[in-house]
Amino acid sequence: KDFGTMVIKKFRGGDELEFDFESVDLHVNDMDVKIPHQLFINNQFVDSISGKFFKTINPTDESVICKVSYATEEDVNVAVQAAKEAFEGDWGKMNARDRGKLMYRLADLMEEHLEELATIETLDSGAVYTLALKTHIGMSIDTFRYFAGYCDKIHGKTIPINNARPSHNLCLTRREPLGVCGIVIPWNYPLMMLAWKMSSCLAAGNTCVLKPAEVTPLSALKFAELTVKAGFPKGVINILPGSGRVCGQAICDHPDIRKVGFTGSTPIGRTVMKSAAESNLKKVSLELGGKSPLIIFQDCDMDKAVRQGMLSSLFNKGENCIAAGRIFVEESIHDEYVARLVEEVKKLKIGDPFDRSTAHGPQNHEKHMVKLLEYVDQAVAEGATLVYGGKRLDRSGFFMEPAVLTNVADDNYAAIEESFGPVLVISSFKDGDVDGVLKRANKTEYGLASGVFTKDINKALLCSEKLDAGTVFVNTYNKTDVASPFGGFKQSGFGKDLGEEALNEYLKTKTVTIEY
Ligand code: TAP
Repeated sequence: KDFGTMVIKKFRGGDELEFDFESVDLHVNDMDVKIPHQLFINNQFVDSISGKFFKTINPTDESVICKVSYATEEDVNVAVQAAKEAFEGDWGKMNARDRGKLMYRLADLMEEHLEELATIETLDSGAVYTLALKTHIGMSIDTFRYFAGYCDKIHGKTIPINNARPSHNLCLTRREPLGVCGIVIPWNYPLMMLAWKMSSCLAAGNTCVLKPAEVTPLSALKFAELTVKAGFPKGVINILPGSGRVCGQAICDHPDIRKVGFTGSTPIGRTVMKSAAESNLKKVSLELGGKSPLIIFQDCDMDKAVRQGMLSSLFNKGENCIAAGRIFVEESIHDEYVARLVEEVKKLKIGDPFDRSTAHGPQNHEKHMVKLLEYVDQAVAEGATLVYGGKRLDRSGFFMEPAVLTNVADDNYAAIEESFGPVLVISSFKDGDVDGVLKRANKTEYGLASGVFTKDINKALLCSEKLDAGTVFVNTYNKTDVASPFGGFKQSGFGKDLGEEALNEYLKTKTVTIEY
């Protein structure tokens, strides 16, 4: 497949802006795309101080897309200093309403570049292009718009405290930004994860230093270019591609960073929290792994439960933190459900993610695909039945057939561990045993999402009360919205992205007491 010739040249931005940067120019998806490939600090694209680069790979054909600058601790220090100066300078002094205007302008620019951003996302992450347009980039735009509207609606309260007679008191609270925030994100929805965290961070008045995942840095860099065009003051947004071990760790350790917003795995979340505690007790929010249960009762709408059940695990190639990691099906409909589910899975067209009829693209990167194939093998070795798929496709690229596993016992590896890929893990439960299935559904250290399909309102309400997870979907799945809070319980982390609650993660409350 010809993804065009890579040319690196100097690119001059729009007439109104003196904005030079090195771009990687590609012709892909029938369009020309220009992608910055250096670190973004203080509104400039610059090489890393060490001069190091890494390569980013196209998962569809395993070719190198381009080289990207690799940030180290020294670069983090420079970026944090820039973010600190912006916070104490132009950004900190800006009116909240003007901040909102900038965010709206950025969202508009992202919309103008929707197809280019989606093309870059598909190229770098293997996301199906049609989904990249709607979800990866579409929801990112919605998120910036949603939080833009909040900028001038962040305010405190007046509180009736006891008066010390004969004097009176006025007690009020101020909601203030934290300062420089670090943001570290994963590779499954590269731009959307950036948007979920950065939009609330900026709306609250903070500045930020963000590290995208090493395997998917490109859409974040294209986004950085748009922030300059939108008119963001220098230093407000800094984007440092690099590894978690070096750049991510330096962010978590930095004494001038006051908060880290992290999305990623539970083991790394634990190290983030430890680093935050040991450095300067910076505030932390963690969106971590999941093993979300989905319960299918025999009184469900079968067509919907089959279709949504499939998507619950296979949406975005299964690289979805809220993916249903276990599906419990009531015994009397189990065999029919599995048969119909397999038929649906067979219909999915796997292939080139740019092809408009493709439903399932390559896995994000090679290491991940290998881990998924091993995951299926281990589940089978421990007694699960592989009724469909689970094999690598005989073609270039990191393609695998979705796997359908049944007879998965509660102590099977696949019943406990997250796959983060296209693996349907199905177990049955005894007819009518609502308490039993809820107990099994909650018997996990994760608590990100959950779901239930039933036409019985009592059962639906009981399950939504008893399921110990940050989100419960009833007769639907994957329905996240920018306005509703998103985040997990237990070892799926704490703190919310999206919705009004997300602002709390990036604000502090100051109490002012006045005697008169
Ligand atoms: P991780 O390996 O945890 O990586 C996440 C990010 O942390 C990456 O940018 C990574 O850098 C960085 N990182 C690695 N070590 C670090 C360190 N010592 N200090 C600071 N940062 C460090 O996760 P992943 O494999 O990319 O993503 C998969 C996991 O993320 C799954 O468990 C999934 O459930 C979870 N996830 C959760 C959610 C929500 S909302 N709960 C959403 C998406 C994904 P590198 O670039 O070097 O890897």
